[in-house]
Amino acid sequence: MTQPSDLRTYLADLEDQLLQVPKAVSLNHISGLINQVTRPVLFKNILGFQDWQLADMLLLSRRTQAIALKTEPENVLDALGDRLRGAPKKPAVVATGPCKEKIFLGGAASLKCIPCFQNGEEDMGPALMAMTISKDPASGNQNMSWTRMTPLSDQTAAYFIGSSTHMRSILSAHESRGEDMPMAFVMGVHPAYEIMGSYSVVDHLSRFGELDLVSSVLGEDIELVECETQPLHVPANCEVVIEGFVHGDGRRTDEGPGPSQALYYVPGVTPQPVFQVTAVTRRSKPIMRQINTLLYTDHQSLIGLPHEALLLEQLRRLDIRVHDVLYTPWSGTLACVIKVTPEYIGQVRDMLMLALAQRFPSIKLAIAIDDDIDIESAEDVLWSISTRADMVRDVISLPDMKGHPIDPSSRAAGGDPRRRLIGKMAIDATKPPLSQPNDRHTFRRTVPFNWGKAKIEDYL
Ligand SMILES: [Mn+2]
Repeated sequence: MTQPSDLRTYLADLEDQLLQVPKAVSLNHISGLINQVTRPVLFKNILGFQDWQLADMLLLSRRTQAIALKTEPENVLDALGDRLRGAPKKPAVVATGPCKEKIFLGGAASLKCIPCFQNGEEDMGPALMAMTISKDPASGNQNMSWTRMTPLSDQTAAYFIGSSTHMRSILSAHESRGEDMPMAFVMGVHPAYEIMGSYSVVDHLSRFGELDLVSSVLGEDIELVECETQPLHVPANCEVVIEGFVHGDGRRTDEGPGPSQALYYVPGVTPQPVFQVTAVTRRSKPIMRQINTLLYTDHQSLIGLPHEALLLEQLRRLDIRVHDVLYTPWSGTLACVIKVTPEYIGQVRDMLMLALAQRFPSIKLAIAIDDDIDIESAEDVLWSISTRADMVRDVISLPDMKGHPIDPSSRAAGGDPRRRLIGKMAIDATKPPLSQPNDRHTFRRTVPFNWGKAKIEDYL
């Protein structure tokens, strides 16, 4: 049997894409260092934590996303869309796994023994980014979603439940009965798990949990193990598990400010549930996967990735020649760029309306670009807007639509503080469609003479 895919097989698959940092690094410098790299990074020597390594920036670009999905960069969304349409499958439960190499119970299960660093200048303190697993009492399915945990003491933490619809509904089901909610924080898995941890789709939980689609995304069966102290199952070959429960008595603690993907301290300090640690299990020499939540890290890329595949599939159903969809990191995921070959007038506008109406990520700007534009290049996209859009005819403004709580320019909609209002905009920056070949030809882009035939590397 071949080795099961995990974080370590992925880091090996990255080959020279992985930046390895051998020198000892202080936790106080990790955030600033991560924000200076633009590819996967592995800190091999963490001061004060000799058994630990720390990895980040794993899924920043289509190139590394393609390595994770074992496909080509131009095929990432089609491959992911196909796999997300696959049949959910309950993972096998096995007796033990690498995540049980070290087991810490009682007072030995301390958050102080985990390398935890501060992300932003004004954060309330060091925090962890991890995937939470909890069980939906109604269906018995486990939900899995990313969040932030901020340690308050050796064994308590503020749990930022904010963005997860399912975790909020599971917690409220427990709280309505006055019962504690069992929960496990998981760190260090193959990216297929992380993509499912970002799967923010509202109607799956009654039928299946995110872990039940990992084998489809990964292309191989996966295994879970039982937690030591909670009635939950976690990936057998993950690196670190923090087990515990959220108090079911409705207690809250001030959490934040913590940075969002939009790069603001919005919504700021909010009341969040309190998590109580009951066990820590891990590999003997763990690799801690973290997601720095500042600037343009893979925090933004991961939020968008599964939803790019789902939107692409919906756009294809409109019978449009769509090539790629990107919730752009440089917009804090509040904008979406769609690469398309337009066939006739009007087609692009319908497409942009569909993009603006997606529930998640809740965008306010949708931009259509043509098939000769690099979707991952902010300058290419701005060139396209500036030279191909008539700023009156090709721009649609729509007042008072559903906004995002992380957007400081949105305003309260009343009632639930997470409900926000914002004006939205769609920009058609494509060339004239194929049905107008002469006009379209005018918009051809000038390229250097003999472009691509000579490589500068050959002259160095
Ligand atoms: Mn869910």
